[in-house]
Amino acid sequence: MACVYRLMVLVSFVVLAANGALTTQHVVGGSQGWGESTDFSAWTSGRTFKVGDQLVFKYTAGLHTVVELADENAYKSCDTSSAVDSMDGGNSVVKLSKPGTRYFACGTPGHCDQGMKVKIKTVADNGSSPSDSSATSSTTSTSPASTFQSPPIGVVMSMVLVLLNYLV
Ligand SMILES: [Cu+2]
Repeated sequence: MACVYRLMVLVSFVVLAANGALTTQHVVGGSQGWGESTDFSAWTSGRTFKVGDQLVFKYTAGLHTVVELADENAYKSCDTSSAVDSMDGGNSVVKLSKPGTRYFACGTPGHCDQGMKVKIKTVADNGSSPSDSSATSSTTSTSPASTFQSPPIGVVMSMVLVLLNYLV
């Protein structure tokens, strides 16, 4: 019985670790989704996109598409001919795998010009280290949400390792 109990403890720790490593999914445009009437600059402001997070574009397939544009110029001019990626399934998931800026627009003619485009700035996931003195000027960093950050993956994983040692 002790063995079963230990296994249960181990499983619960693994679940905790998985939760800690869970990525944030950003449904683009919030409840309004990926559409012409959504204010995407309002949606992105105040939202932080970290490496490992995912974007989820929800829309009616056939009516809209998601096209990833190559650069700022293509974004500004709604030039979808330089697209680096294109999706049309209605539920398109994009993983933000590295820091930088990415540009998305709708490929349906006219929609991008109507404002159906979004610029996503991905930042490195520094965990809960507040002493990040990066060269880029971050003027004010008073985010009250920082108190609710999940524990760093490293801490959780080392806890699991310790538990594994204890079991063996
Ligand atoms: Cu569209």
